[in-house]
Amino acid sequence: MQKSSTHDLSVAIIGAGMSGIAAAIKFGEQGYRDIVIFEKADRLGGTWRENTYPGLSCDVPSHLYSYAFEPNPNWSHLFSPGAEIQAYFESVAKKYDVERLMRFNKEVTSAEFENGRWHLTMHDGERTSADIVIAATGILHQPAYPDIDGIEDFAGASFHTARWDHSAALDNHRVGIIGTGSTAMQIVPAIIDRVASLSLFQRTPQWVFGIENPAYTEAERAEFNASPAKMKALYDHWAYRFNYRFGRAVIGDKVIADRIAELCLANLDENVHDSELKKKLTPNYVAACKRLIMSDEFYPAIQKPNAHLVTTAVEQIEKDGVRTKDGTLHKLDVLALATGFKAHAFMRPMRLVGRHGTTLEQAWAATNMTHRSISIPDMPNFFILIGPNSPVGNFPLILVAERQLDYIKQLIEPVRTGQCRAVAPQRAATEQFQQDVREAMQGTIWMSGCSSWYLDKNGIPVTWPWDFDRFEADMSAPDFSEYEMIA
Ligand code: N01
Repeated sequence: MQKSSTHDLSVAIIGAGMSGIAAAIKFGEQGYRDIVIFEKADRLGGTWRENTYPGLSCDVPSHLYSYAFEPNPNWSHLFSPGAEIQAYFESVAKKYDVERLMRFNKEVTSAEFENGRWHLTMHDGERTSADIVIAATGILHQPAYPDIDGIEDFAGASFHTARWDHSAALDNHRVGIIGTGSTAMQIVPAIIDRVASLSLFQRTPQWVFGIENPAYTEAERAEFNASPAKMKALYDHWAYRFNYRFGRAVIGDKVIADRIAELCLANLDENVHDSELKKKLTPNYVAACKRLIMSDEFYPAIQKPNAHLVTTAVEQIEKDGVRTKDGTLHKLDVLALATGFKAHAFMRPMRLVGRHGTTLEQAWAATNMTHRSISIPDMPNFFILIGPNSPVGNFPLILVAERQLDYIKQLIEPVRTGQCRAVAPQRAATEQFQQDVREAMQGTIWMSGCSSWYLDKNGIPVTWPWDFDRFEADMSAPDFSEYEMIA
């Protein structure tokens, strides 16, 4: 039977992280009453629940890494620590009363579209159904373990950074870290003064933008509390810098990109004193091709006497440590794998079966193909937040999720008002979008030759190749001619 009122439409949100919480709040505000959030873990928070490593913070300023509808006057730092961010999401979920919608320890293992509805199955066999599914499953949540011989042989504590083992003693121990992404660069300064030695196994050096992380004073926080306008001004200040400066550099504004490279090189030059070390830390690819590191702490930390930057490739892992290709055994008590995430899994391994029996594996066999990052042909009423080709490398993710939600809400309005039962993107429109993306991607920094988690299995970045204005315009209102209205 065709649904005809808001109250009848049920919404299943998968994932209780940043975007899932926003989805529940925004759909609730729109009048939806039947909303459930399925969360595989035992509490909310997504990235900020899973990552607890020492030094964890967000490399986007906190006043910008906040929901636009819920600014936080009490952020402690320009880049606040991870635990504080986790607490922020918990407090927002409480304040907007969406925690009661969350069902924890419920991993959705399959979603099948049948008779106009989605039928979800949980890992424990529970089955339920919903009219609309929002995959708020995040991007960086499945750890990527390195394929290194002997990894199982290590006798000490060894773990991925997103599974940090807090029972492993660091103080006065020999610690090794494999990888030099944003994660490792935060851990090194956080632990260097505690450990006996730290060996950082670097395959590729990073561009490091030297930026301080000052604490907000009590007076500043009081001012933010007293003046929402002041906080809004700060939000706008950082949004401008990200969206209109950095955001332009990565899509081809050479003047800004060159300036970023210049500032990073000056940072290296001024803060690393040994010429051999400087050479090892100098990248040979274009700045911001990989995610730029924001830190004024990494260079001082890596120059401490107990820090060792190892640039010889790793041969294998042994019982006592890591052996590099020159035959040296780097003896370790603890080994942290800062080797990143399977960034292209999205909602997988969940089984997704849409119309005509189309599976996600079939739909995404060639590439993770979406229409405007949000929807997939033959997957009616199924929407992804921060999906493939979302602006993950150039704009703040919360802002991105909020804009996508505003778009999705408009997109399903014909379903809500009973004009049709479901919406799905037209295949031709999706292919056109994909072609436009591929063409626009040519001039971007991500195509300049470095490897990074932005690139898919075909070596094509799954980022947003246009500027923020284009994203805002695209997300402002759906063009319904790009969609199929399914009766
Ligand atoms: O992971 P990464 P990450 N042998 O994929 C190396 C976000 N984040 O967890 O560069 C040896 O960037 C690999 O080497 P190479 C942020 O968006 C945000 O650090 O491929 N090394 C690389 O150095 C970030 O971009 C915050 O040569 C191996 C590293 O491991 C994203 O998460 C904080 C290897 C992986 O780097 C991911 O960052 C932290 C091998 N076999 C993270 N395999 C915020 O502040 C991989 N590597 C919001």
